[in-house]
Parts: sequence; structure tokens; C-alpha cells
Amino acid sequence: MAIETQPERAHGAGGSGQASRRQRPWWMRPGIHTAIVGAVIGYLIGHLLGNVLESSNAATEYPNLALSDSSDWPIVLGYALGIVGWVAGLGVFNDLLRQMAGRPVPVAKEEEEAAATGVSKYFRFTLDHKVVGIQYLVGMIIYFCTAGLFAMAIRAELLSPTYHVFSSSTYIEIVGEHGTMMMMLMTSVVLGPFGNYLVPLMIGSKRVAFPRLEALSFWLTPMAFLILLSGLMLGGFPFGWTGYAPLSIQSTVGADSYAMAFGLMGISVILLGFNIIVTVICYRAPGMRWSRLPVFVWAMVATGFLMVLAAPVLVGGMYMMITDRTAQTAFFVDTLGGSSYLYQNLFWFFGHPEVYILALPGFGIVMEILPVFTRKPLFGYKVSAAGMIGVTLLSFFVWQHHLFVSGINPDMRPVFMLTTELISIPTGFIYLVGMGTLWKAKIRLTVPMLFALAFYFNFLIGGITGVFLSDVPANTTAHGSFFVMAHFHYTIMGGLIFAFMAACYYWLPKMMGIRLNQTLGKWHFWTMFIFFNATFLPLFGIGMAGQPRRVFEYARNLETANDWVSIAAFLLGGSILIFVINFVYSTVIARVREEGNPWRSRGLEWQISSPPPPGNFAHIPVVLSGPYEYGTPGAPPVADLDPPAGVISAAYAGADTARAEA
Ligand code: HEM
Ligand SMILES: [Cu+2]
Repeated sequence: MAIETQPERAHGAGGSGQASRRQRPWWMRPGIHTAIVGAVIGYLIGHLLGNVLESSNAATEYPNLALSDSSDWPIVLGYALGIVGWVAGLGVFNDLLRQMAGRPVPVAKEEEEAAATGVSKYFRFTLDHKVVGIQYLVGMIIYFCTAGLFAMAIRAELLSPTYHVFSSSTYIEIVGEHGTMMMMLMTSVVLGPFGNYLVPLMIGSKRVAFPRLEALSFWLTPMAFLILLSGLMLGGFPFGWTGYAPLSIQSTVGADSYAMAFGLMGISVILLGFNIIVTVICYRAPGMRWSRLPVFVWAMVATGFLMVLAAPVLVGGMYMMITDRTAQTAFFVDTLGGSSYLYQNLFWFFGHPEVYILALPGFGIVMEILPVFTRKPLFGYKVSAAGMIGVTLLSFFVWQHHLFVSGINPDMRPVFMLTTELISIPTGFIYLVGMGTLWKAKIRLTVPMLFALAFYFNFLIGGITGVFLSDVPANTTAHGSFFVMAHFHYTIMGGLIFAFMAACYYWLPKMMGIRLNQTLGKWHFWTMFIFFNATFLPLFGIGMAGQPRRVFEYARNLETANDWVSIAAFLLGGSILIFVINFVYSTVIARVREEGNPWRSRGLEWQISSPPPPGNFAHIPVVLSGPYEYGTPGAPPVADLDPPAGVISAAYAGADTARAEA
């Protein structure tokens, strides 16, 4: 049940507001500038330390174990201490250290931060979940566009079947940067901005459970992004986004940036998911039963569990890769007693749940949007929640479908073929909930709704081709080809990213109190939808014709088709540009206010002003009914926003006694 008081108060060691009000000059207050200084100092110290280690190194003592040929220690330690410096510069440790030293920690810090005005709060480590949501949103758009530019570079090279713009080694570096940047950062593209911002509003809470962890999860992402990008200066990494051993152990220092960035992002994702889970379990308003939880929140919880359970395996794998490369631990080196299969299994034990980390939030968004624009209850609400739980559980039992052609015990293949085909059942349930809601509905074709409908169109193609790939014989043929590439772009770009766009158009009026321009929105939608399909549909055929992934040369007869795809891809890039222009134009220049409930949604988040005031709700609301009772005669309002005194304290007293008794 919801908790209104702030736990910090309870052990705020007698602190008063004074501690925080004694202002230092701005440049001494923690912020992004001190973080940069911290990161640079940390990097330099680490680099120096690494050089010292390197010169006294194991490489001379154990020459036969020296697997890679360049100095990994200075790079790895530089990155590691750079991260520590960045976090310290942001002031993440300040309260902790104060508390450990027995000094007063300013109480009511969260309330003060929530009331802060001005743009500078967006450049700080802050405890306000709404600020973190906006920080994530802007960050994600930047990361997505950067990774998208790499995609444009890939398509530029593929205009010609032979050497054209980039050398073969540069090409694979670019593919690696594109794939890794997308896969590591887009894990948070929904939970980061929309999960953090909206979940407390949707469950009737004033706050999240762990504001510091939430803020930290965001502030690790710029570091992961920059570390991955810096790999380009170190010669890149030649193994795509999957980092298979032994190549990843033998590659030059660019591989360290891959492992450090991906591992760091793994940590960020664990914190992100953990905070959301605990928030939903512990901070729901009275009356917000699990059976009334918005389906978007269900998706956030399911994804949170996937994150918390899968990402540690990634972090472990990356850590082992780093120690293999520096301390010559040889976890993944067959000739020294390790196993490159071990890496593949660790990677995909994370990697497959990851694809559901990318899919479930998309479903959460579109299922939230459909009832609003069809004015109908969500069809099969319970089925959708059950489907998401089913997907979450099953997704830990399918990972070896990525290893069908690896040579690992072939008798395992039918088992994993079966589990993979099984998972399409709960996924199909979730899909059908959408179809049932659309059935015989009068649809309002707003921009968010268009994106939601396109999600279903694209995901169908991505999903059905996935069933083909789960089949061992078909997989053996298509593996490593552009067919696979087209399949997963249909689910991730065609699914997740379309849903993300739907969410931007739907919830930005809530989050910023500003309406995105709808005409530009329609241009954005139609160009993105048409050129997305024009880019990726032909790639199924090109893949079946044998064009391999990650290779910059292909058969001459495929040139025309590839040229078509490249031109469509550039136009697709142009459609994203329309979005960015619309975003900047609408939020910075035009600023058309949108205060009320423009979509006439029953969602709890829409029942308060936009953007919500500090602390979200004046009083903790009492939830009276489910969020999807559109067109239900006599349906009660969603919540009582100003419940009579006593109702809440009674609810808390109940919760407290329940806890005390437990
Ligand atoms: C503008 C839209 C996009 C275009 C035009 C595009 C294009 C491409 C192309 C052509 C490749 C294959 C290169 C090769 O194997 O030779 C590729 C690989 C890849 N893309 Fe995209 N992409 C786009 C968006 C995305 C998104 C949104 C994601 C995920 C969030 C993504 C994830 C990947 C991954 C994981 C790979 C595989 C990299 C590897 O083989 O290691 N892409 N992309
Ligand atoms: Cu998989």
C-alpha cells in the first residue's frame, strides 16, 4: 500500500533545512561540470595506474598467456576510475558519506528538489522522478539518433557491392557501434523516460521507492554511451554487438570499450528495473489493486523482473571478458581450459530476455493507448497481464535458439525449438488483446493511435518471421543472413521504436504540459511507416538470396535491391529528423500549452494537472475503479483525488498492522 511519509525523515539524524540552504558558489555545487572534472581526473589516475601495472606486468611473467597484444590495463582502469570520478563528481556519494560520518543529512531534500525551478535541475543528480524521466527522454533521443547515424553509414556502404566508402574493418566497427549502442541503450527507452515518470502517477504515489538509485541509473547511461563511442578512437571492435569469444578476447583495446560500456549499462538496467518493481509493490494508493493496475504498469513490472534477473548475467559475462583480456583469467579461452561456449551461453541467457525487455514495454504502451482511442475497455485485461507473466518466465528457457548452428550438443535443439515455439503462445495472447480491443471499434486516428496501429502491423511481420527462425531447419538456412536482420528490426524498430513514438505523442502533453505539433506528427508517422517497411521488407528477400550480415561485400545481382533499401533507409532517417524537429519546435519554440486531459483518458495520471505539481498529488488518492471502463454505463470515476480525512490514515493503519503482524 501507499506510503506517504518519507523514510529519510525517520533517521534524518536531527538535520535541518539549514544544512542544504548554506549555498556554495555554483561551480562548487555538484552538477554535470563537476562530474566531467571527476571523470577526467578518474580516467587519468586509472590510466597511470594501469601503465604502472602494465610495465610490471604478467605479460612478461606469463608470456604464453598474453592473449591480446596491446595495453588493456590503462584503458580498463581508466574507464573504471573515470566512472567512479563521474559518479562522485555528481555528488552521488555525498549524503552517504555524510551519514557515515554521523553528520546531519538534510531532511526534506526530495521535496526541495521537486520544487526547484529552472533548467539547471536537469543537469544535476536529482531525486525527483519527473526530472529523471525528462533526463532519460532527452538522453534516449540523443543515443537513438547517434546509433541511427551509424545505420545511415552502414547503408551508405551497402549502396555498392564492393568497397565503396569504408574499409572492411571500418565497416564492421560501424556495425558494432550501431548494434551495440542500440541494444544496450534502447533497453531503457521506455522504462527510463516513461516508466520513471509515469508509474508513480499511475499508481497514485508521490514518489518512487529508491530515488537515488533511479537517478544513478540515468547518470550511468551517458558514461556507457561515451565509453562505447570512445571505442572508435581505440580502433573499434570487430565482433558486432554479440562479442563472441575468442575474437573478443584477442581483439585490440577497442574491445575494452565494448565490455565496459555494456557491463555498465547492465548495472544501470538492474537499478532501473529494481526501483520500478519495488515502487509498484510498495507505493500503490489505497484501492489500486493488482486487478486495477494499468496494463502499462504491468508491462513495467514484468520488464523490471526481466532486467533484474537477466542483466546480472550480462554484467558477469562482461566482467569475465575484461579479466580475460587483462588478468588472463581464460574463462572463455578453450586452449587454456576455458570455453567459448560459456560466453555464448552467458550472453544469450541475458540476450534473449533482453529482446522481451525491448518488446514488453512496447506492448504496454500500445495497450494503454488502444482503449483511449477506441473508447472501449481493454479486451481481456487479465489475459494481457497473464501473457506478460508467461513471457517473462518462459524467456529464460529459450536462449539456446541463438546457438542452433554453434555445434553445441545438437540433441538440445528440439528442446529449445519447442520452448521458443511455446513462447509465441503468451506473446500471441498479448497480441490478441490488442486485436480484440480493435474489433468493431470506432477508431480515432490521432497520431499516437496511428503509431500504435503501425506497431501491430510491424510486430506481426516480425513475430511471424520469428516463428520461422525458431524452427531448426529454417534457422540453419537463414542464420547469419539479412533475413535475421530484417526479422529483429521488425520487432525492435517496427515494434519498440514505433511504440516509443506513440508514447511521445501521447504522454508529452502530460510530462511537459506541451502539445507536439500534430501536422508534423502526421508527416512523421507516414514517412516513418512507409520508409520503415520499404527498408526492411526487401531485406527478407535479400537475406533469403544469401546476403550475409556484417559483411560489406555482396553478390552483384543484389545491387539494385540494396540501393532501394539504402535510399529508403535514408528517407527513414529523414522521418526521424522530422520527429526531432517537431520535438524541438514544439517544446522550445511554439510551446502550445496543453493542461487538461486532451485525450479524455481515464488514466489516473491524466486526472491531475500537466505537468503534475511537485509531489504529484495534493492528497494520496483513493482508487475507485479500473482505468479502462470506457463506455461502461455508471462506471465510477477512476479515483477520489480528495478523499475525506481518515480514509488514508485508516488504509495506512491497516497496512501497518498487517506488517506488524507479519
Ligand atoms: C533507422 C533505422 C535502422 C536502420 C536503417 C538499420 C540498419 C541496419 C543494418 C543495415 C544492419 C546490418 C549491418 C550488417 O550486418 O552488415 C543493422 C544491424 C543491426 N541493427 Fe540496425 N538499423 C536501424 C535501427 C535499429 C534499431 C532501432 C535497433 C535496435 C534497437 C537496431 C539494432 C541492430 C542490431 C542489434 C544489429 C546487428 C549488429 C550486429 O550484427 O552485431 N537497429 N542495422
Ligand atoms: Cu532469442
